Amino acid sequence: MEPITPQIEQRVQELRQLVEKASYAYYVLDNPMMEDAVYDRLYRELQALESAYPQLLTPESPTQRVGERPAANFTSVRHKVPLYSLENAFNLEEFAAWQERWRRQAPGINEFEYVCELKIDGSSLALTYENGILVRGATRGDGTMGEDITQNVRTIRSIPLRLAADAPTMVEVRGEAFLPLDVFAQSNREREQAGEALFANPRNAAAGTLRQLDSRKVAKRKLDFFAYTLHIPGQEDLAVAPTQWESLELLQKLGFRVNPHRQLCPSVAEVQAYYDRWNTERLSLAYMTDGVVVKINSLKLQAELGFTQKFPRWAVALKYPAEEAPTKVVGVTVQVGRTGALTPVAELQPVQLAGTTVSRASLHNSDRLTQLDLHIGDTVIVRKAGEIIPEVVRVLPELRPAHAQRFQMPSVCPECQQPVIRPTGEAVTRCINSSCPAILRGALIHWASREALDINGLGDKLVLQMVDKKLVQSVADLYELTANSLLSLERMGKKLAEKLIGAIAESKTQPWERVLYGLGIRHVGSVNAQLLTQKFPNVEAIAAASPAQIEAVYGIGPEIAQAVHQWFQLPANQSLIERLQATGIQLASQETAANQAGEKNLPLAGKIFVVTGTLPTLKRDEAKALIQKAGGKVTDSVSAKTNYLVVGEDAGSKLKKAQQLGIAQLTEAQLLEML
Ligand code: 3BA
Repeated sequence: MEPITPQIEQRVQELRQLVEKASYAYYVLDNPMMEDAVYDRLYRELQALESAYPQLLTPESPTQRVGERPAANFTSVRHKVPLYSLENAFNLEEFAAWQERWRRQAPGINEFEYVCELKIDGSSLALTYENGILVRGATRGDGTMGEDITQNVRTIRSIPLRLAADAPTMVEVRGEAFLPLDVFAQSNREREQAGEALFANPRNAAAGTLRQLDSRKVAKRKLDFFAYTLHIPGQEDLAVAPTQWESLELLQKLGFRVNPHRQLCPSVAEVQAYYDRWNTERLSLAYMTDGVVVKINSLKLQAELGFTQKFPRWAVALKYPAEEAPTKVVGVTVQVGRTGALTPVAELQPVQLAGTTVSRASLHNSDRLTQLDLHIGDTVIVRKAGEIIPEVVRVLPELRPAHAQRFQMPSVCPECQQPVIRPTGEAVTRCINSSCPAILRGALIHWASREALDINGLGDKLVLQMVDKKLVQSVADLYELTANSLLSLERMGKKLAEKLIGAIAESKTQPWERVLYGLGIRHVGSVNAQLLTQKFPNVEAIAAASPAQIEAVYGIGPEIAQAVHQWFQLPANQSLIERLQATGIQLASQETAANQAGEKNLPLAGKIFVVTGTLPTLKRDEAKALIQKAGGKVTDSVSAKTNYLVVGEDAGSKLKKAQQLGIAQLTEAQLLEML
């Protein structure tokens, strides 16, 4: 190992401080202090030094947020101080009654004030810091036992890995992890494009994300965190922060994001004003809130009041009227999506909810159905919030009529009557009949959609008829239609038919990336299609690529690569491509300026690499090919111009030379990470 000079050590410390400060400004203060490019340069310099001098690496370095490999499972942990629940008050009368109760319990108290906080709709976390370093992140679990999800918690950029100076030796910080609404909407769009089950709401999305075993996937989901409580063992004398208000300020000083919309309220009247004001203002926040948490400010008074079996007596959640309502299930239908996924949908007695009439609600999938134990005729609670699709949240079995039939997922596809499958480990039931009319309809609608081939006038109703009348049996058939053949369709005149044929013909000029997206391969949304077509300029290249070659595309993960590879292996898809080729559809990139500009954005653009020694999994040629694909240059000998030496076992003179020249070294794993 290369000896470390004091200069290098100092530079590493300096870089860490800069990177930490910049990401604090960006993620916690929401007020960036430098250009992204400057940040990237500092970050990469730190990364390079750490790979050249692995002795200097520490887990709290800002480069160490995302783990290398998925966890096998999560271990249970016991919370030193349990996480209580919050008592609910559903209106101001209930809030006043709650106040009456605690005041009776503390009769001598005449002066008090409350802190009002917005109640964030997320998932509670408990973070343990020892000597200022984050050592554990755990879910709330049942309040006594939670799960250790440290790897995932570390990926949340607004959670400091290291606390600001003069932090207490031991501190546990609690707060709410959540998905901002735009991130929530975006991940649902991606899931929809990829044919996966949607998250019902941001809370489920946050909880689901935090329980992901692969922290790299968690990192992509962009969770955020607001802190609201801290526990310092041995500080029960309250010297550090004698009030909730000061605790929040201390949390902020320690480097946490604390919700800015908190307010001190000396009486019920102020609480009411705060509650009323935020009932409308909360709708313009970037995250979901479902109420106000009112806490007694004085920690001394809190301690005096203590806890019931479940709740602190000094805090209450004053909820906004639930966008939930009871109604009856009159039936269940099963929809088949473009990917063949079967979605059960409850048909409801219409009910008013969040300003709209709701008569259908999603039951998501078979797992969810089993959990709910839904019977036809059941009274259920339906929820809708904002843009979120209405869903059945609960069944009230005590209201179930006698002899009600339990609803079961069908064993055959409701559209084509072929047996359905339920892949192990998946919650989704699927029809896998490639000529299922529902799948075909979905494929055609997707093909014609705005972001794909953008065929004007080819909408749901027409597609339904075309498939019913067997005018088309694949997207390729669209290009063999004639105006005459369309005349048998309802409300189709000669003019309209000719117009549609024209629009179909025009779609042949759409670029290759739209065509690839239009094929509807799982996980290939428009963004991934763009990434893939930048690297695979024609269909032959992508069809012949191995999963590893596909994964080498920046931004493409193993799951996507596998799906793409598999799609092109299927004979039915291969003949579809052949037929499309015959029609003159664009299955190759036009060499455009935009394309060449794309090269400059590749992750290794402008960097010079040398590969030496035996790498653990890649052959040397493979490593070279990957580097070149990512825009990097590979040379045979080390010089002052070399940026990185990729080192395997039994490296010889090249390693020596690189050490002399002070060139950064990478392991195979680090190289793959950069890619
Ligand atoms: N404040 C949730 N509990 C909260 C500390 C107490 C508390 C919450 C809160 C118990 C929010 C229950 C789970 C829990 C830490 C127990 C908040 C929020 N305060 N602002 C009073 O925004 N969702 N949740 N978490 N201990």
